[in-house]
Amino acid sequence: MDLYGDLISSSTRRVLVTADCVNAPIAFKVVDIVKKENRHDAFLQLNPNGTIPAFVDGDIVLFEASAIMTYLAEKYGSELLPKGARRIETLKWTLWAAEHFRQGPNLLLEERYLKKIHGEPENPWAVAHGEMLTRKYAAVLDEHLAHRRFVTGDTVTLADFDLAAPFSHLTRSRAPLDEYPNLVEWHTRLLEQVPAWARRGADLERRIRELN
Ligand SMILES: N[C@@H](CCC(=O)N[C@@H](CS)C(=O)NCC(=O)O)C(=O)O
Repeated sequence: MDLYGDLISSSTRRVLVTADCVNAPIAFKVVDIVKKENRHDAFLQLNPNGTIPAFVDGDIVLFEASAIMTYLAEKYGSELLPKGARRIETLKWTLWAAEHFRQGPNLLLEERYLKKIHGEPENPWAVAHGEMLTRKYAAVLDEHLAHRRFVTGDTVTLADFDLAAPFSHLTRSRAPLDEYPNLVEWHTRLLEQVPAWARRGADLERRIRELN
């Protein structure tokens, strides 16, 4: 099984953590997005979108981190993708993370960090919009987590990784997630309960430092 990604990417982090948790024997193939290797023809054959991560297991070729995570959890029969009603809850929050929750923080990362690297100015409208989106959806998740240890109950599922992804670049996006105490407590719990989440977060920070 080959995973193509870059340790700087929170989407790669989600998949690596899943692979660690299910003990999948992954061969990690670096696609350096800072050097734009994700735009090389060989990579575009795997993912025509040119985004990381991508994944190959025999005849199966996947893009979209959540799809790869689902594949790994299914293949190894992991409780990260529970059976029954919690499976649908997991799917619900995973889709919500992509459609809504990550949009604001991603926009802020683009404006406040990625544009700076490329020497482009921030767009004040986009920053305001990113903050508005972040707060709108963080308030929903904060309320949901008021009486829950993890997003779908007492144990961690793939949805927790999908929702925690924006914490990977919080110091760079400055997305206002720290205004939501239940969110902050939940993320601290995730770091404590899933050592791989903390370890892959440290890998990401090391990769950032090596760029500077
Ligand atoms: N929804 C996609 C997002 C993938 C994505 O945006 N990856 C970023 C890194 S986290 C990327 O490839 N950026 C480089 C680019 O778009 O050129 C997934 O979950 O896989």
